[in-house]
Amino acid sequence: MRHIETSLRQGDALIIVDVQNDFCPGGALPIEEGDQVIPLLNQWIDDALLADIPIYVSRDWHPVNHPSFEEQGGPWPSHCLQDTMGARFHPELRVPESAIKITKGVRFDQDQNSVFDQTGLAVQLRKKNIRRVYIGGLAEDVCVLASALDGIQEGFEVLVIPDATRPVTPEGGENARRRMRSAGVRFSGN
Ligand code: VGL
Ligand code: ZN
Repeated sequence: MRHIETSLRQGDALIIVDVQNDFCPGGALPIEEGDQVIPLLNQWIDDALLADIPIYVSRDWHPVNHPSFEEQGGPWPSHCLQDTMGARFHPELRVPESAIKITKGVRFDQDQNSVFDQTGLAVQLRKKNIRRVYIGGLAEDVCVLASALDGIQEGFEVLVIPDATRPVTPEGGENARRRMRSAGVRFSGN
């Protein structure tokens, strides 16, 4: 693959959402081509490391009987159970040692689709003078969508990397892109 030119600069952060085994082909809640986001995300990781840009990597990390599961009346099959193989980052994603992990979806009473939802991330980013965030990962119409919209709400400039995300459904993806665009999310050239 041609090496992409990213436009990372000081004041940016890279946020990689939920690139976990359960969201990739063969997993418990597989997203079509979910694993195909990985080579491009690895390039963004390399560029972020070179440019000394902080990298945040989130994981969905559910307890048993999580309210988002079908058996509890939620929308999803059981997935990303804490400490299981399915909850691990996909082995091909090169998560650097310096990456900061965000663990979400741990509450017993509600889901947390957004990386900003009760994680303290916005406070942390402001403390580090981050003004702009680049977001990639899974799924475009669920956790990437919720994170991008919250990022705008929190006052950040938000860019989603289109080739580094995939939706649960194509219609969901279209709808998500429409909602993000109208909220002021931009789409990065890469
Ligand atoms: C997600 C469905 C359920 C996601 C998380 O990371 O997009 N999707 N839980
Ligand atoms: Zn989940």
